[in-house]
Amino acid sequence: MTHFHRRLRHGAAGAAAAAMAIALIAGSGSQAAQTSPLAPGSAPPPSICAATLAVAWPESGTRIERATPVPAGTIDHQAIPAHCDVYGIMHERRGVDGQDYAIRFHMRLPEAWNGRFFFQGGGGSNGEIGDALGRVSWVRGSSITPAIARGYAVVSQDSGHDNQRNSDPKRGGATAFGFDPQARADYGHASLAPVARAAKAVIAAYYHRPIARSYFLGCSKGGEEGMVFAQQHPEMFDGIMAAAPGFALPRAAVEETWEVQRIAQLLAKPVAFPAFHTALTDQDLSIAGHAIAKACDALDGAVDGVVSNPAACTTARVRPQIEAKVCKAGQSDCLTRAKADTLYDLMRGARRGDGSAIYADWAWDPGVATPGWRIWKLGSADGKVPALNIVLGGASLHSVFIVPPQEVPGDPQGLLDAELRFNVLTDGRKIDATGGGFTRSPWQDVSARSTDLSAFAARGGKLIVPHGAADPVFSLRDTLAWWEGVNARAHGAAASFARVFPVPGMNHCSGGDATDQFDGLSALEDWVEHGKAPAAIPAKGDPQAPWPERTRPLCAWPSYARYTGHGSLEDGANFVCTAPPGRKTV
Ligand SMILES: [Ca+2]
Repeated sequence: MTHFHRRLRHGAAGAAAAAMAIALIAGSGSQAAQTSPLAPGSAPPPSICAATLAVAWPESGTRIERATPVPAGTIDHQAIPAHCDVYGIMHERRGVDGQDYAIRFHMRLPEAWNGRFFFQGGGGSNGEIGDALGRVSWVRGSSITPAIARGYAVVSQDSGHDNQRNSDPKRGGATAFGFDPQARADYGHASLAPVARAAKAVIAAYYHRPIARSYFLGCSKGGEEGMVFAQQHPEMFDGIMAAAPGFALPRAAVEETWEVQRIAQLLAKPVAFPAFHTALTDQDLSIAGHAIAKACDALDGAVDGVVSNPAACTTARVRPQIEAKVCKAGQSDCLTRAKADTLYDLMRGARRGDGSAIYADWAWDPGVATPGWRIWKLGSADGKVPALNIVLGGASLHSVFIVPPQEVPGDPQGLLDAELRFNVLTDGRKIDATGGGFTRSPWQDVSARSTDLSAFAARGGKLIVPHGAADPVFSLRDTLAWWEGVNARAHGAAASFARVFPVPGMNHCSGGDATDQFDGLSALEDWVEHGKAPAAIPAKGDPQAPWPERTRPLCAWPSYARYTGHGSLEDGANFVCTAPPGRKTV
């Protein structure tokens, strides 16, 4: 759900810029070695923007399909500089499923380069080549400047399959690539390093000077990709933002299916897809959200509708407030017993017989009452947008996250039925299975949850991990548990190279009643290039939030934003990152 199709609106005549690019070629290719890579004013001009660009490809068979000079213009009211727009292709092959696959990548190379490289992560099941703008925020209408507009050379990629070419309705539609072992590996991890190396080669050919710094930013699947780089290719990037990381995607997919089954228990059988979104109404979720706020809002010192201290917002604290809203005889503004119990189970997450979590539990946050939460678990309240846990989750679970992959009907009812048939305990083990041409399990291919970041730390790499507390897809609690594991392994020193920034109220990557507009790239630059580790990242309200002008510090876990007791609740300056008792502020 993170694909954005945007059309570049040219602000100047293309022919003039092309002529300019050709004129610039005259003096290229000389004093690169003596030039500071971060001083664009003194650098040689870039080479001509053309498919014939003389790239020293790291792998044979890689080529530029087309390269076009693009004049300065605007995209979504954002000024975009003159740049060379490049489409490349590599690893063209015929899959064992008979489909033709390739890794396609897209680059934008600004004529005025800041010496830095930006790899833009993917989203969902990928298969889209991406806009290569270098998105820094996933908030719709965000004012956060994309990397291309800061002078970064940007690459995006499709991760080895194409949603138009490789889609098969019998095999989950766009997730059909999961039936091909190499395509699945490329999706999970294997396309990343080859694209990064190819992109660096294009940059070398175009600018004739070395890359000063390399950054990766992504959210969701893109967050998983950032974790792959940090854990498996630690030498490649200086700074990585892995937001809401899907680094345990196969487990999360099983969790999604279990949640569909649990919610379906509220409905009449056989469960009809058109009724699914009615299992929990907006009123139900609003009652729950208010109960959670009543239990936990004040634990950060400010009754501001935001639970900024998620660690203190325990089930033991929330349960009495939910119980107080369970229906008594003749009551209507209440939760039925069955709905309250469903909510407890959803927040506790899928469990094995011994009580251990299959995936993770979930942070209690009033954001359960926001549209970005229910759209995944239930679908939109009006039924127009189907539950993403069914239409995305059901398709990807059967095509990508189990071995052997399984053909299921692609319509919503067919996907719902397939999820209801899935035995979470026994079929769930197929995320760790190999065989039938798959030498690696789905877990090995599409996860990156190692707590060993020692190589990345040793090379000076810096990792920031923002994650919404009301994310309904990947659990903040799982990300926090991972960081605690990293910290234990690093003997309490993880904050010197990796920091998690919970975003209270935020849904998946953006949205919700949250301060979800923040500049993670500038925070990373400060850390990587100036040694300024971020204790807090300044954030501003979502444009759709009740308080779009509100500001807050996003605090590095385990600290949280605590109200000083003085001044406006709308002003982040009146909040201080505070460690809970027994923990130290990083
Ligand atoms: Ca609060």
